[in-house]
Amino acid sequence: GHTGGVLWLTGLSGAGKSTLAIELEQRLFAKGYQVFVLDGDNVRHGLNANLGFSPEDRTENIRRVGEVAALFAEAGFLVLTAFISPYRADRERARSAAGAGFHEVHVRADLDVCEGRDPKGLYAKARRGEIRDFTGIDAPYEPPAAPELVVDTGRLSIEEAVQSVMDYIERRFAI
Ligand code: GGZ
Repeated sequence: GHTGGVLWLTGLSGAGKSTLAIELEQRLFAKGYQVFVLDGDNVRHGLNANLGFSPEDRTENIRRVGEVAALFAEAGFLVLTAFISPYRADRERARSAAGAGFHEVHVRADLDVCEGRDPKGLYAKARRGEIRDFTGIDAPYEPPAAPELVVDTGRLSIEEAVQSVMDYIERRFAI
């Protein structure tokens, strides 16, 4: 089978990371890949239930996710992670934990596009001051300097975005 690896999706809330990861998981599974998604839904409710959104907690969130992703990759899985992971240094640490086979994917959309989508109404709450430390509003996002792949979900349809990542994966993780 293919060697394990980590596809690290990073980007703003509403950029489409989870949508992409879940769609990719289905397609890769159907092709026989051993694939596993780590995202807020399965990590922030369990392993990282004690963490919030302060800079320190985000760093610890990403540290743990990076270590878990590395373990799964070692076990031969292709791991898809879907976290904002706003700090460059934290993503670089995740890269180091995984070793070779780490691929940083910038799921990119302008803030106004993400804010326009606002599926959970969180941007609106952040603008009203009901949520503090919201990424892009009153907390930073440091875009990747040299990501292996950029997926521009502001310009691409979901199908096109999924296809571009699928192409990338199939070139690098032959089954
Ligand atoms: C950013 C927040 C916040 C704050 C709650 N800032 O779009 P969502 O809702 O479903 O995904 C976001 C998710 C971000 O969690 P991560 O673990 O990916 O963040 S990080 O990598 O920075 O640790 C958003 C929701 O949690 N959310 N409060 N203040 N996003």
